[in-house]
Amino acid sequence: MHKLDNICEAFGIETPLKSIETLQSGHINDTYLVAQQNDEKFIIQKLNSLVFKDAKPVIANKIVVSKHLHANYKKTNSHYQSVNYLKTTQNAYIFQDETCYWNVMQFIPNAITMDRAETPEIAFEAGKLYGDFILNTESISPESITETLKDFHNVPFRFTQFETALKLAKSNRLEAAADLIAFVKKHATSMSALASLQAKNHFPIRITHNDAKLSNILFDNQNKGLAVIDLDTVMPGLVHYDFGDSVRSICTKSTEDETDLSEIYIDLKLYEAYCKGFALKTKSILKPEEIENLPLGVQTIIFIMGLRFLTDYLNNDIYYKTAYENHNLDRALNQFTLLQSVLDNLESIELITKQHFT
Ligand code: GN1
Ligand code: MG
Repeated sequence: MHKLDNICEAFGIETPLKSIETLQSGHINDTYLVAQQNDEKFIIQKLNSLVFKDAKPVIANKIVVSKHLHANYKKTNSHYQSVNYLKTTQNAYIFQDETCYWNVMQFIPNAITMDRAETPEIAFEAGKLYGDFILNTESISPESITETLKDFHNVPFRFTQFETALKLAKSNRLEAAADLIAFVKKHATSMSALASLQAKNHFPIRITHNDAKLSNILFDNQNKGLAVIDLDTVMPGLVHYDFGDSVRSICTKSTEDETDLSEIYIDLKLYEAYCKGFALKTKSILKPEEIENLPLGVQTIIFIMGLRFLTDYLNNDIYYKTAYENHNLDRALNQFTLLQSVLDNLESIELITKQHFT
């Protein structure tokens, strides 16, 4: 008997399965693509209980958002699709075994994911899709969504975690990370600006995806955006979180794992195309103070991502899955290199943003 058989039975999937594939892309959870004998496919996800300590509201958030998107797409005849979660035979969207929580999604066929945007058309499609997510979830009351990972995109909180890690880190890791630690210290205050504005209630609270990277989009076989996937981190948040995360992963031709630093820079053609798509969907709802700070959102999210990778490196890699010894250090350097490129091109970024959003 395979370890997934119990889970399949709980969700009414016929066993024995025809095939099981472990999907490697996520940094946190374990994910499998399975097929029944009749070729119907499902995505099975085991939630990482160290990260998602309380799984029930995580799943509840996902259900609220996916159902809302589904209803809206239907109402507006949109070609976009939403993730469809399966219920267990006990009528729940979640199954608990001895140690973990599991959830299952229907596989969306004839779709692909990408880990880099090769063309501005791809960036435009991605902008439209993530913009549409913000637009469509505007009618969900933030009170119906739980903040499952508190202060997820809050720089002062992430900086405190970093300071704790600094105190406990091994000397060889501190030494290897010295330049990056200096970079963080230099930029920590300026990168806290978005959090300060938020603390003064400067921005509306929206429902945000919070992991709005390119690889969380499904494209159809014409390279048109089809679906936003991975709703694990949907929470109340700022538009800047999703805008920033998308730009970090879409408006550069390198991936998060690139170690050739000369390949890591913000591509302004991709940025322009992304802005065009995102603005098309959100321009009518975004407030001037949100628009004005979109470039700050880009800097903030890239900084947070570098900071989190660096913190995990100092903590001996306890959070993200890693493939080799200095993986988190390389990822941190990658993100800070991208951030430096954004800072070097800030004037152009601000101009492009203004042109598309106002
Ligand atoms: C994690 O596991 P994955 O790839 O969906 C992380 C995100 C990071 C991302 C970096 C819950 O997402 O915040 O942006 O890695 N998710 C969590 O690629 O920490
Ligand atoms: Mg995720």
